[in-house]
Amino acid sequence: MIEQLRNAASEAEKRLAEATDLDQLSAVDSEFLGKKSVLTGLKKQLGGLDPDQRRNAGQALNEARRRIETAVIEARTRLESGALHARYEAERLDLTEQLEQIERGHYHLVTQARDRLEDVFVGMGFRIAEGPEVETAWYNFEALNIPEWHPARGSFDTIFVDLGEPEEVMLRSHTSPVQIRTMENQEPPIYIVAPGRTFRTDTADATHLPAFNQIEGLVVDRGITLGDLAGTIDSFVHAFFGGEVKSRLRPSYFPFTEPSAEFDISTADGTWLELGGCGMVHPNVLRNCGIDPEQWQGFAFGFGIDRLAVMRHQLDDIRELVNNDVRFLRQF
Ligand code: FA5
Repeated sequence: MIEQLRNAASEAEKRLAEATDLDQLSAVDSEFLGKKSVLTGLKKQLGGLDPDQRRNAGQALNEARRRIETAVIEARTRLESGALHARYEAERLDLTEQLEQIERGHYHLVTQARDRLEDVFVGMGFRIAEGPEVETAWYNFEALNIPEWHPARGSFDTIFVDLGEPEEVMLRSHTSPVQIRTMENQEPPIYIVAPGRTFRTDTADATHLPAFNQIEGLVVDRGITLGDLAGTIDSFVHAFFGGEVKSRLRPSYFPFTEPSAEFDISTADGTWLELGGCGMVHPNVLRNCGIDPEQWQGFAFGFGIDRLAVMRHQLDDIRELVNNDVRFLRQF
C-alpha cells in the first residue's frame, strides 16, 4: 500500500509537471485528491490494517497528499503566470510603434494661406477682427453705402436667409461688414484685418466657389492717403509671395470706397492676376459709423483667400480645394 501511495504521488507529480493548462491541472487534482481518487480509496482501507501498519500507511498517505498538493500549487502558479503573461502579450500595445506608423495630418491649404496672411499682417501691426457669417442688410449693404435701390446690390449674388423681413437677413457676401462692426465698436486709430467665410449664389467653376474665404483690411487714422494703401499692399505682396512679385492698382468701382481700385499681382509669365478690391473708405461709410471724415481718413481692401492659395500653388481649378481628395491635399 505504501508503494502504491508513492507511485500515485510520483504519477501525479509527473502529470502536473506536464500539464499545459488549468483544465488539465484540475483533472489531475480531482483524480488524485478528489472523493473518488486513489488516495481516498486507500484511506478507506486504513481501517482494516493493524495499528503498526496503519501508522506507517497513514504517514505515507499524508506524505503522498502533501507531495501532490505541493505539485498542484506549483503547477497552478506556473500555469496562471503563463496564462497572464500570454494575455499581456496578446493585449500588448506598442505605442511607440503605433506613433511611427500613423501619418501626421496637416492644415488644409486654405487654412495654411489664412494663417500665413494673419502672420504677415500681424507682423505689419494689424490686429485680427471677426464678424458673424449671417448678417443683416444694414451691415452687408446699407452701412457700406449700398442702399436698397443701388445696382451694386445685384452684383453681389446674395444668399438670403428666411428669418425676419424678406431680404433683410443673409449669409454675408463679403467680409466688408466687419469694417462696420469694428468702426462701431472701436475709436480710431484702427488697423485690422478680418479673414472669414463668405457666400454667394455663384455656381462653382474653375475660379468660383459658392462658399469661399476673403480677408478684409481696414485702416482709419489721421492723414491716411492712397499712397499708404498702395505701400501697404506692396509690402504685403512682398512679404507673402517674396521679392520677385510686384503689385499694381487699377481704377475700379465699389460703393464703399472712393476712389476705388482693383489690385493685381505680377506672375512669372509676365501677366497680371487680379487679387481683390480696395480704396479709400467712403466718407458716408465713416459717417454711418459715427466717425468724422474731416478728422479721420481710411483705406480698406478685400481679397479672396482661396484664389490666393490657387495662385500660390499654381492650381488649375479652385474646386480642387473642396473636393476632399486626400491624394491632392496631401501634397501641400
Ligand atoms: C468685394 O467683395 C469687396 N468687398 C472687396 C473690397 C473690400 C473692395 C474693401 C474695396 C474695399 P469682389 O466682389 O470683387 O469685392 O470680391 C473680392 C475678391 O473675392 C475677388 O477678387 C476674388 O478674389 C474673391 N471672390 C469673389 N467671388 C468669389 C467666388 N465665388 N469664389 C472665390 N473667390 C471669390
